[in-house]
Amino acid sequence: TAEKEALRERIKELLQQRNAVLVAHYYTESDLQDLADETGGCVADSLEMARFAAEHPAQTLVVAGVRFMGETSKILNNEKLVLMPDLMATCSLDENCPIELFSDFCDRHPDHTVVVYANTSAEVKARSDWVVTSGIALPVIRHLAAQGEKILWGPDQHLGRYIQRQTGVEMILWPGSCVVHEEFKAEALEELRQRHPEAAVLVHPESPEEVVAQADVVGSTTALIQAVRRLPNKEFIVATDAGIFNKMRQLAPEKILLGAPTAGEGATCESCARCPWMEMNTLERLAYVLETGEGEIKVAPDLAARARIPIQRMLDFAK
Ligand code: CIZ
Ligand code: SF4
Repeated sequence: TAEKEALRERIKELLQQRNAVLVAHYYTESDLQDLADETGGCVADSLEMARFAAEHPAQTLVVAGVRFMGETSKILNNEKLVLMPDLMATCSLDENCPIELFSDFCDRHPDHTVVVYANTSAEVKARSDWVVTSGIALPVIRHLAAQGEKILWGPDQHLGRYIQRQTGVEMILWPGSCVVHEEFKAEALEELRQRHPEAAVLVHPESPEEVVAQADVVGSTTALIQAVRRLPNKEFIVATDAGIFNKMRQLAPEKILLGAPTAGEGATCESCARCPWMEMNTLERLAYVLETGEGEIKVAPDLAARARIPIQRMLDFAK
């Protein structure tokens, strides 16, 4: 619509005026992703978002995603201004892993190396030895186990169990989960697969074990996007946030994408698997924070310095 076009133009102007760059997660709405692409920013998973933010010369970063993503950018770029369209955009993994409880949990297992998923607060990261994203979790855990280290993992239990099955490494798990991925239903997925026997099944490892067990490809958002291009299949059933369809369609417009069911009866649905916090990122909010300078992410410098250590370990390991 004309209104939306005007808003997009306004945001482009504001980004230029502020010398700001827009970084958007694959799960944000298509309009935001497209704007990030068009304006020289990036659309990525949380690891690539952090890397891009660290390498880009812009002094203002606008992070469209959820709070831990903005925090990670701020931790790696403490001298830069980091804005987010909505500071209330959080994540169930982060919310259900408060620092006091997590720190007690770690204290009860003092001989364990603490490895946390990127979906955590700056405080939890600062309490940890390693931060990993889903794309790099398996090699990091294998590396640590090979050195004889005992591992405490948090906060996603499904990803934790997947890592255990893949690596054979036993870990102590924090009982967290993602409200989006834990909704995928294994039986309904089986039915859908029967109706689409040629479809390849792509699953993010935050999903329940019985859903992961049906996957042709299990991986990070980046890995799932690559799979749509790489595999010869015409049809795909995708078990992750439906925001990811935007990039998949751009890169492989000829493929047919079906959302994995989050309800019974084998219903497919393109929009049911949506993270409520990712959805708080809108063009309107983005324009508003660019205009007002509200939405600034703050991480105390001493906390940022401590949280940077386990993140930097991951970035160095990934090289
Ligand atoms: O579910 C999420 O929040 C993911 C997949 C984040 C990420 O690592 O990009
Ligand atoms: Fe957190 Fe799940 Fe939303 Fe990702 S999709 S931000 S893991 S609640």
